[in-house]
Amino acid sequence: MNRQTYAEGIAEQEAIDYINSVYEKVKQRDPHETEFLQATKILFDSLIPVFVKNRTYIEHNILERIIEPERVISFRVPWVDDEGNVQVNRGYRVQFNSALGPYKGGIRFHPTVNLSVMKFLALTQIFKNSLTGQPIGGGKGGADFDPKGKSDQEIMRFCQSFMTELYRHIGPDIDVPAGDIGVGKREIGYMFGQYKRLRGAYEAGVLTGKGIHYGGSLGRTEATGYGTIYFVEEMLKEKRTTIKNKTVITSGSGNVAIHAMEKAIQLGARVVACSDSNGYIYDKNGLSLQTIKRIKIDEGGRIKEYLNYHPEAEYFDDAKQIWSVPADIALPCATQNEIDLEAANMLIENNVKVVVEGANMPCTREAIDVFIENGVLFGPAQAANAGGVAVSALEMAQNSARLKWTFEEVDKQLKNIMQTIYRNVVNAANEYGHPGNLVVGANIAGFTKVADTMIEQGVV
Ligand code: NDP
Ligand code: 2IT
Repeated sequence: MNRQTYAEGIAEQEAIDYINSVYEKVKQRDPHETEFLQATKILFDSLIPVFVKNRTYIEHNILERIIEPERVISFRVPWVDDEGNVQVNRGYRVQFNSALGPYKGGIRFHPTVNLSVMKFLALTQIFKNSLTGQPIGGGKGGADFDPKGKSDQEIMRFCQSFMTELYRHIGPDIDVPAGDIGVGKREIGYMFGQYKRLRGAYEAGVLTGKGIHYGGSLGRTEATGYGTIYFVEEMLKEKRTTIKNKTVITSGSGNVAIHAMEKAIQLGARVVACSDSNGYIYDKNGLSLQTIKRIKIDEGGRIKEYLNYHPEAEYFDDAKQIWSVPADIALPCATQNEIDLEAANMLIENNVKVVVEGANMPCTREAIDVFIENGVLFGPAQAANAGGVAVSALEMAQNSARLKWTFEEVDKQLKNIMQTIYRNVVNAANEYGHPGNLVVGANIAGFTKVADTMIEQGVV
């Protein structure tokens, strides 16, 4: 093929028609996978400027190839509860793309897990991992298991059963899972123990987010939340300001939310509200992170219990209404689709200036559009929450080298990676004619690297 034909480009309408035709094929194949289709649509629409500029990806049919997972594994997870009843859940691992490295992505235990949720998470993980600059492909796993109210023994038995099937599909150079909703250090520990036993080998690099004495990296627990705030700081620099003295609201009170709040408070922000799935707490003078950590990490309680320690705060038993709280910066850090158009409009009415996604796809397409139209600075998940998986890759590097970096060393690298991601995303948005649109920038910067690599590796 003549190189020049690559560069000629095609008219915008032709690119839109082409992308829509691929989208329709995806939709016809899996019409019921709503979350996957939502993520696909947002991605595809961001890529229009790429397809206008360059025919190469059409000639190699990259879009149809990239949107089909390399492998989808679905399996039975039988386990025995404390009453002696046999329970059955469904487990998944979606190994979506291995162009840049072994599949990499978290494991989620939540009753809402289904194939559509797994596929949307694995799809967005490909481009997030690409943005980190680390050698990792994209994947995701999980089960429709509800850890709420389960005993420690039940959690252990479930994790062991889950790994008894999964172990044959993963490995330090094959697929490296980590945590996500409902999966933290404890669950990773139980899964690692079972993997080691079945494999008969000590392969530390098979999972990340491990405990500190068996190959876990210092700074991994904090990485997603801290990284999100480092990204916010970069966005604010552009406006010649910082997070200091800004009012912040954060949905959720899990791993990502707690560490986003921690870094925001360290940098002088006032965090006035956070939530769990039952409701949210509000204190206009600023929340006590120490109390939140005590309730959520030490005691595994509900956020409502905050009032037992701070009666001056308020509790509202409707988690979604957290978006009615006035704030300069809103950080959705709980789950997908938690900010819809109505929530976005509440934030805009209250003059929110920055919305950054700590969670994966917490904002609907309509919400994102209305933020951008109204000049709200919007930081998309693939870029803003990439710090977690970036430090997972640093954990893999430490495991391979059999050494251990200090917290300060990891945190310094994390900050550097987040600054580089921000710069690359801004540059891609500028280069492709959408200055300031970080959704377009993140998708294009993440996608082009994976697509070019797929071409280099041939039709596989
Ligand atoms: P956790 O399980 O630690 O915490 C999840 C939090 O979100 C809990 O407070 C939970 O409340 C809350 N939550 C869940 N559903 C809802 C809901 N419908 N409304 C309000 N609150 C809700 O998970 P993480 O903090 O690890 O993950 C949070 C998000 O961040 C997810 O989207 C995840 O994919 C994403 N993420 C996580 C990374 C990581 O390293 N852990 C990396 C990058 C992204 P409750 O206790 O009531 O269920
Ligand atoms: O969504 C995510 O990026 C994660 N849950 C972290 C994945 C990882 O492999 O650290």
